[in-house]
Amino acid sequence: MILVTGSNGQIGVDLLQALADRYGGMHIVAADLEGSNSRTPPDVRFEPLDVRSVDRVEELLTTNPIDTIYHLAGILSASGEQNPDLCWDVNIGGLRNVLRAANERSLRVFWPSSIAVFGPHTVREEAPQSARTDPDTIYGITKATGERLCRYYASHHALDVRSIRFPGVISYSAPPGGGTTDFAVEMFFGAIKDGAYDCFVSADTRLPMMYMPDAVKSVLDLMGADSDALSVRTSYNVAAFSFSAGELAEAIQKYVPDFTCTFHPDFRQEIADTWPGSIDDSVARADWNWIPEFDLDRMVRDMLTHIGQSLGVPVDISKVE
Ligand code: NAD
Ligand code: AKB
Repeated sequence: MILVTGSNGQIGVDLLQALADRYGGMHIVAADLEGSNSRTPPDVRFEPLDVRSVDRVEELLTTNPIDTIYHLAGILSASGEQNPDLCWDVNIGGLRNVLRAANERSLRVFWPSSIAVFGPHTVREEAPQSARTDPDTIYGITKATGERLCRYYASHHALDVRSIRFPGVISYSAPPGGGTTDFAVEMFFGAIKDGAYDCFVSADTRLPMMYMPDAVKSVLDLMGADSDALSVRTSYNVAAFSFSAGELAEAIQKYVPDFTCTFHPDFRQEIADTWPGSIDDSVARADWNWIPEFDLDRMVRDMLTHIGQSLGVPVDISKVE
């Protein structure tokens, strides 16, 4: 049986669906702070969980025959800067509770890290797997610390814990939850709903990004890989594409020609400025055959199609090829 924490979040909603499709909803327990939402797949049982409570984590693992945990609960970069203590308590306290409890029962664990482990002194382009991690945000500090905690449990206790350093993840099913890369999702909704979006980072802010189907695929591929093939037990770099906020606006304008985007950087600009513009994921490609399927244009067309349908404002993506 599988436990997914943070199941109501941006990644949780899509990963939960993919796991339910693959293993059957009755084999999955979804857990988050609040109740199940309308997107929780049928047959998936929802359990309230605050990952900061070691007793509640223990209770869930004692009362359910869980063998694998996808531990997604977390506080993202922008929210983290606004509440650093909460960010530390959830991201580190929660991960420690999960790793300890998993270790006592020899469970498998997936935990997402982030490009936020990199910082102002990391090489800006094609940041390699072994690039220096010197995060400048509390969120990045929790991710860099979490990566080392994962490796500690893997090397000292042989815990099968696996991790991916996600770039900004773009999706339409659930809204993003307080990150710096949220503009890349919000821009689509602004374009279709209002024909306009005021972006909180500058037009030339360039960051690594990935479309949700590839993010989900990366998790399933990594968790399905042969343990002996994995040379990284901190967290794997994965990449799909990079774009600047201005380039994304232009890519949307190809299909929504009247869309106007303005740029008024706020505190999130400072966070974005510490992250690399692109990531080298050759180790993930070599170890577990990682390969993304979506490029920028394919992602844009898919996002516009789905959001247009859900808002009842269809976008004609056949106009430009
Ligand atoms: P999200 O904010 O959309 O979802 C996080 C979920 O965690 C929310 O549903 C929230 O209710 C839950 N949560 C918060 N505090 C909790 C607590 N104390 N106990 C239990 N649940 C709690 O985030 P997401 O985008 O789905 O991200 C999931 C994970 O992936 C996080 O660890 C995040 O750092 C990581 N990640 C996400 C991205 C991205 O672009 N979405 C990129 C890199 C890494
Ligand atoms: C954020 O912006 O905080 C996340 C991330 C890249 O970790 N999307």
